[in-house]
Order: sequence, then structure tokens, then C-alpha cells
Amino acid sequence: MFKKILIANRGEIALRIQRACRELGVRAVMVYSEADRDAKYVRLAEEAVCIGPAASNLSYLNMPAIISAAEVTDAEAIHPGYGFLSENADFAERVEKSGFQFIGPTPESIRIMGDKVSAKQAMIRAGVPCVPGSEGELPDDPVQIRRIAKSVGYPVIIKAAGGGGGRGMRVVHTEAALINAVAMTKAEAGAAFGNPAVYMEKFLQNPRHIEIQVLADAFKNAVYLGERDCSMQRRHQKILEEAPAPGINRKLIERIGERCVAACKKIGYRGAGTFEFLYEAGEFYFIEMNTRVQVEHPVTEMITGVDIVKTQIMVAAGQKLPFTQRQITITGHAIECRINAEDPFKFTPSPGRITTWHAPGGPGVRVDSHIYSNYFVPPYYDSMIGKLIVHGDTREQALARMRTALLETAVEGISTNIPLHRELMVDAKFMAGGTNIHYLEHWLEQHKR
Ligand code: MV4
Repeated sequence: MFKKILIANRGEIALRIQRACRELGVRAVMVYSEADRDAKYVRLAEEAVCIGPAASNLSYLNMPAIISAAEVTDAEAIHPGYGFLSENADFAERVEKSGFQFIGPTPESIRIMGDKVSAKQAMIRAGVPCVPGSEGELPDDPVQIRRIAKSVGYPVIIKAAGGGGGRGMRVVHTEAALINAVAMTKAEAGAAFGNPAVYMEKFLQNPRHIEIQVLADAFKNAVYLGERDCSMQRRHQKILEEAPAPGINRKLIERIGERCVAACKKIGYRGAGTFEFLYEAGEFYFIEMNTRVQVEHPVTEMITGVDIVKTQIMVAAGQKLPFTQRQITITGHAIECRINAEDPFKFTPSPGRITTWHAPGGPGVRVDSHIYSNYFVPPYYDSMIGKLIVHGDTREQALARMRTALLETAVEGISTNIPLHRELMVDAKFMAGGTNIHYLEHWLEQHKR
């Protein structure tokens, strides 16, 4: 095991990784920007290094500053968390070239999955079901483009190879609009991602967003840890997640999970990963793979008992996965509510000083947050200030526990989206389970205030 690792992130995930380090007996080096100087996890750390000013570009995205911090503190490995440099293949490569272990997959895996065309081709070859569409990048010839769209069937969606997470896509309903839409998406993709390549898929109108969590070691052992339903989102920002996904056939999930595991083995995937699927009319369609630990990993930890962050560190240190697929069992139901410092219905950011913080508790309640009374939420970063996670024997019990937890939680001094979560937890359609990716935006439209 490593003696010391550097945590190249901030906020709740920095604290989450620090906690995993303590359990493993690994010393943690925190890096922080000038805006995060007073963070609790910075004070709690054995060592901490300031890597630059508040602006992310100059601190949490500053590769030389982070690698220098690892050098001066004699860390052996770097955990990138999520966001920031976590899916940057060049960063992973520079970390390795500087003699440190990157806690995540190889730069090559990150690069393949970062290009959505090569990711899809890898998945097709590995037997993972994908959305019907173009075989790879779209050609330039308008005649061929029209022919592909006709065979896929309208509506189609044009996606940038360099995009992902909802960036660089355009839905096309008619042949008349096709060629212009492709040209526009290519131009935007070239400007935004430095790569004008685009591909085409059948546009699914009312899917759910279901993802499969995997863990793999460096010896081609891999497991899947069930699925998560992440359909409750607004403008591609998830607001709550749950596991298992309500109402989906378990045998079907097993088949898809096994395909994901086979794909991991085939591409030599190492570390934690997430296969993102659209689920519609009883079928799964792969769209993208995330090569990092995700915000919503706790719901999977709650239903499996597996510590995903600890396992990431263990496999990066060259250990074998400490469990086989047969040892993974799903117990009960978990829900996570993301707590954001924002207006609950207008979604405008609400940074500032937290005057009061009362955390909820009781059986099956987990709080992943770095905040405290008198903490100042800086205006420079993502608005998420923590996550409330509950586990119950059934979905109904988990819902009841989340309602109680939300009732007990008190944050004063700033606005949070807790009032929105309180309303969603008593919404009849959400309570019934299985709402799709458009549900929250429609709900907000109907509950305007
Ligand atoms: C799609 C789709 C419908 N059909 N692909 C958006 C985020 C990116 N990861 C993929 N996205 C979508 N791809 C096809 N072929 C609809 C979306 C989509 C979406 C997907 C997951 C979660 C929320 C979403 C919100 C709008 C659109």
C-alpha cells in the first residue's frame, strides 16, 4: 500500500478521499486554492499545500503546481476525485511520467473513453449494446449523411466526439434540417473541443438515465456493483440519484452488468468506472463511459457495502480486487440528494457564509459534506456543498428516511435546494418510481414560482 497520496481536489470529495486514506493507514496530502485555505479537511490533513489562487485554472487545473506539490511532499500517488483533472488523459500521463501512480485508469483508457466515437466502437466490439447510429464518425459527403439518417430513422441526434455530459449535441427531426445541423454541430465542436468530428444516433425521446458501476484491478479482474438511476436532472445536472433503479428487470441488469465486466476485461480497464446507458422500452443503450469516481458513488456503496474509494486506492497500489462478483450482493435501497448552495427554484448560485448547520442522523443516514457552521461557501466553484444519502430495506423506507433527514437538516445563512428535495420526496410520480430524464424539468415548469 502507498504510504502517502496527494488528493488533487476540493470540497466533499476531498474529505471523502481523506477518510478512505485514514482507514487504509495512508497519509493524505491536501492541495488547496487560496479560497479553500480555511476548509476543515485542509486543517485535518497531515499535510497541505497551497497550489494557487481561487480561479480553478490557476489551482485545481494547474498540472505543474499539483505535480510539484506531490514532489515536495514525497507523495507516491495522486487521486484526482471527480471534475477538474480527473478525466484528463494528458494529466494522467504527466503524473505517471513524473513517477507517481495515477489513481484511476491508464491514460490510454481515459483517452479512448474521452473520444465518444472511439468509446462507442470499443463497446460495440466488446458486445455492449449501443444506440443505433452511424458507424463511427460521420463522413463529409451530404449524400452519405442523408443515407445514414434515413436508415437510422428520424429523429436523430448529432453528437460531438469530443463532447459528453450534454455538451455538443443537436436533435434533428427532418431531412430538410439535417445537413445544416451537422455543419453547425461540427463548427461548435471544433471551437469547443478542438475536434470537429461528430457522429449520429437515433434520438430516444423519453429514456431513463441508468448507469452501471464497475471496479477493476490491474490483473483483468472486474466486477459490477449494480446500477444507479440518475434520471432526475435539470440541464444535465443530476439533482438526486438512487439504487437500484425502480422497476427494471433484475435479469436484464445482470446481463448488461456482465457485458460491462467483459468490456473492462477486454480493454484492460483498471479502477472505478461507470457505463452510462439510456433505458427505454425495456432496452439498454450505452452512450458514454466515465473513467472517474462519481458524485453519486455513495448510493452504490450503501446497497453493496463496498467502499469504492478505498478500492480505487487499493487497485492503484497494485492489489487485487478483494472480492469476486459472487460476493457482491445488493441489499435494500439507497437515495442521494445533492445539496447545492443555490435558490431552490430559480437555481441562481447562493455562495456566502453558513451561519447554522445541523446535520441529520439516525439509522441508515449518511452525510458526505465538508461544511460546518461559519464555513464560507466560495463563489468560484460548483454549487454542491454536500450530499445526503439514506439507505432502507425498501424504497419506501429509504424515501421515509430521506424525508426525515431533510426535515432535520438545517442550513442558515445561504439558500440551498433542500426545499426542492422536500417537495420531490412527496411527489406522487417520483414516489411511484421510474420517472424519465425530462420529468424534473416538466415538474419545475408546472410548479413555477
Ligand atoms: C441522447 C439522448 C437521446 N437519444 N442520445 C445528454 C447527456 C449525454 N451524456 C447524452 N445525452 C443524451 N443523449 C440519444 N441517442 C438524450 C440525452 C439527454 C440526457 C441523457 C441523460 C441524462 C439527461 C439527459 C438530458 C437531455 C438529453
